Amino acid sequence: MAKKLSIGEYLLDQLYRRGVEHMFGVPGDYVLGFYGCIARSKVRCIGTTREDAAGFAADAYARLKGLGAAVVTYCVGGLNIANPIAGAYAEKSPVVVISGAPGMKERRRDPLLHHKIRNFDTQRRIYEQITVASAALEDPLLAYHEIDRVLDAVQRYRRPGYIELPRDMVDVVYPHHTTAATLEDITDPEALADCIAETAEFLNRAKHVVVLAGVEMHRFGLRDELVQLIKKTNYPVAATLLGKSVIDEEHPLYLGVYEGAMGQPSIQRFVEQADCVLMLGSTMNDIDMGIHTANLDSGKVICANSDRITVRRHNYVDVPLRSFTKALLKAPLMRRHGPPLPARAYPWGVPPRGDAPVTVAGLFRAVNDFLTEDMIVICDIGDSCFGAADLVMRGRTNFLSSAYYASMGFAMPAAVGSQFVDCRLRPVVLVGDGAFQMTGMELSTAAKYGLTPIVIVLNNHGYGTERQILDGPFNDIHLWDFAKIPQVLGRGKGFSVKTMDELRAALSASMECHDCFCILDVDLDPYDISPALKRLGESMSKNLK
Ligand SMILES: Cc1ncc(C[n+]2csc(CCOP(=O)(O)OP(=O)(O)O)c2C)c(N)n1
Ligand SMILES: [Mg+2]
Repeated sequence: MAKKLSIGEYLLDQLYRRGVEHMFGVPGDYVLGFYGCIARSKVRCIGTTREDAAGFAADAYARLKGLGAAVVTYCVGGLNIANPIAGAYAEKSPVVVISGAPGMKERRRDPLLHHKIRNFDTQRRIYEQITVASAALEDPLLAYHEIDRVLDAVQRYRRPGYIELPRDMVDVVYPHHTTAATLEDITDPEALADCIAETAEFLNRAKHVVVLAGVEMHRFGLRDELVQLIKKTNYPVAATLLGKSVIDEEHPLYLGVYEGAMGQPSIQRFVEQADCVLMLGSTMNDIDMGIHTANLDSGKVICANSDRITVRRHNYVDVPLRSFTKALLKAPLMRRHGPPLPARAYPWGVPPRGDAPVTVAGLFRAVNDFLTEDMIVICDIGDSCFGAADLVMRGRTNFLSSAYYASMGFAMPAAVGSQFVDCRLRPVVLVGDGAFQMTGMELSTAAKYGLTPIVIVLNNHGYGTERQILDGPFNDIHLWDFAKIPQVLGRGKGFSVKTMDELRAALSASMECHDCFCILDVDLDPYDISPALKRLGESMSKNLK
């Protein structure tokens, strides 16, 4: 007879079956028993420097692999990871947080146990607000089903989940039957048929159709379907910033990133002049819509995302994005003969001379020339993210950012998480000096596990993006000598970069270095900004006049 699994073993077995081979976290006494259980399982636990870094790493892992997990101790760890999990909720990333907790026997008579905040359910109640499903495994009779329920919901909705494991429940074995995962989309066939008919009619009547592909095409694994749709219809396609890299950016029908006035003017014009915009998997958040500078009339938009499908002003529920996209591929759509696509424009201008100081535009141009198909570009918040919108992702090169929730500190830990998905993927991290000071020491984890990210610190001596809005001494930060970090960590290569020649030399040396991380401290003028941020500023000031 097959051995019955304990609650802890069952949780790990389910995670592994669903694709989780690595988890990220920091141990503590309430979760140590479960760490022991992980050590005996097929899942590998990667120790990070802080729990929020574990959260960002698990988030990146989940974005690339379809499910990620972080494992932390009660409250001190559990609340440290709340911010990345809130971000994963906002940006739809399927991450599971497993938190240790005091044992059920210890809780009798409500003692004051270390790490407790208010009641024993305080942390779980907080997580109810920032996850799609949560459970405290306090009753062995329900625990196995609760694990299934939370993991099913996380995978179905691509949002985070929370599982709290009291320390005396880890090894409890209880007779259980498990249910098969019910991950199939529930589709109303009649609503789908009506929705597709209305969509097809609208598309076929339009003279100028543009597809605007967003982040959910990544999350719901619909990138291939997008390419097939483009092939079938000849529709041009733009991506939102959060959806960037949804399609090979050298595809002849790819326009670039549409983000209102923050994007390139030719792309903005082409998308906004269309008489039908097919938004697939994109949400109308303010960043993707260029901080309210986008001008898309809802009367000419078909908006298909995981919440609903809206064709102009008609809403269809119970038509999931995946069913809609697949049905659209079979619909009788005419091939497009719309206006010619705008010429590709690279916004970085003429590069500065080799011995001249690096400019932000010069930096992005050099990075663009350096990217290869086996790299993944990961951006932090600030000008790193705005400027990166113009980079061209070749082949299936991925682009990750926290562009909507916009938490600083995402990129460096996310690079760690992504390299555990595929060690051949080389993360290229674009991060501001301010954001690096938050979680950059996650390079320690890269050193510990022999990871090889190339980290480019855009060192503009402070919070440059904030300086554009309101300048003041609060935007100054203490200067670090980032290139010396390898000396502290005993691993890695550091480069201090001031001129364009030094930048190119450091990028090629990093490319040649295959056995450790590289960090480039790129010195920039505090008031120099990317072309994207310039465009946004100009457009916003025009609107104020
Ligand atoms: C966790 C967090 N704290 C604060 C902010 C507000 N914020 C947005 S951009 C920014 C400055 C970022 O500085 P840096 O990383 O150096 O990038 P730069 O703006 O200079 O390009 C700040 C403080 C934020 N988005 N996230
Ligand atoms: Mg900065």
